[in-house]
Amino acid sequence: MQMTPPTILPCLQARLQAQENLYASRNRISSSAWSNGIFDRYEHPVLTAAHVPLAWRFDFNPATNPRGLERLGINAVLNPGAIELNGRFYLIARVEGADRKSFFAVAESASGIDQFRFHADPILLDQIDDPDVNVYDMRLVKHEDGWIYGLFCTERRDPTAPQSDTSSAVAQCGMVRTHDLKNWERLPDFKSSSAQQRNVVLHPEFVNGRYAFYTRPQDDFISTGSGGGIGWALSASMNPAVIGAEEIMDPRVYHTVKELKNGQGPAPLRTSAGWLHLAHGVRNTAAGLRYVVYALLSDLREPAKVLRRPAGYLIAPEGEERIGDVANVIFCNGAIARENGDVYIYYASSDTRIHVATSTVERLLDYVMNTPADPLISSECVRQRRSLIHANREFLAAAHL
Ligand code: M1P
Repeated sequence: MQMTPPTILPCLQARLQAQENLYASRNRISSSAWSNGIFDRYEHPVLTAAHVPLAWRFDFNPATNPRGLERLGINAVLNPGAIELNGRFYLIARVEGADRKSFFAVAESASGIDQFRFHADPILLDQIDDPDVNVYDMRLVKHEDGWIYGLFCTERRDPTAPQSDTSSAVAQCGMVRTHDLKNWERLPDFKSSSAQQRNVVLHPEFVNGRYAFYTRPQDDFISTGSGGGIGWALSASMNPAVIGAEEIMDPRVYHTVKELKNGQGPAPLRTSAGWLHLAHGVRNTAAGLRYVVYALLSDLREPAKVLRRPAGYLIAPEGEERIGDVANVIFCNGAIARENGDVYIYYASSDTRIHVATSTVERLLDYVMNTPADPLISSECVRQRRSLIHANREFLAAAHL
């Protein structure tokens, strides 16, 4: 007797088709009439919860799922590390399940601005002696030692918290390495003397023969932001990575976009004028914390020496970017500079979905070199703006405009 092959429910077939349409859709630069000229935003996010393969969420078998219901929901896709390999764009996204746990998954695209598709399986990280409860925000770095490293935040419940406290966590930096984004070797967690460590990023080159790290030392519970600033420290090895004293290279500053917290974004991009850094700054508002992305330029030989600090933010939430799980957040931990000078900045909005902004090394260098620094006091800000206005007035008069 011939067996009838199993079939997929029509409701799931329709979902699969809708997802294929999403994967095939193209993205375009948003109308630039109101843009600042420094970078371009795009009409659509590049990666969202809707891009997560249905096989990760639904049981396709009608015998065990006759109603075609979702079994393992996905809440959000955010904060990706980014890398270009052999001309293709890869994002290692933080995928957050409906159960609140995050994990990592690779998505790939030919264009970098659309048609990202997840690889078949999410990454199953090896565990170390003290298993992580949650992992997120991987920074991918192609290091000059030949490995691709992934540094991420590894979080566990605070063992010193009383039983009644079910939210205090200890955040530290976990590390993996790979050559192909498929086989991952877990390394021991990064060791520093700070009670909390987040936003740790590996510098792509050796400095004085040692591995160099951007850190964010904190001395208490993760959300209050005490301590902090972007730190800098060296380690003789990656296995294990153990740092000594952390020098603060970019401190928090009163009444700026980074007055409460800040953290290095992706690994800095090497340019002819210095290392181009993207970082996030956090300030408090009556509506909660506001996260923006700002930029810095540091010395090529001494990457912890900041040469330029353009005032304010480079990217702040706009329009629907303001809405999501954690409102008013722009967070960036992935950027790609191509050989032709194009730059792809991947950022998440409101901890919910991933966007791309494109620019060039030339435009970003112009921005960091020629945007004045924050004079830190309103009257000086007015003076700064008036000198621009007056220079423009003179220019327009000379041009008879
Ligand atoms: O919710 C905003 C961000 O909060 C944390 O970042 P930070 O430690 O710098 O404050 C992280 O949880 C990050 O993933 C999140 O986007």
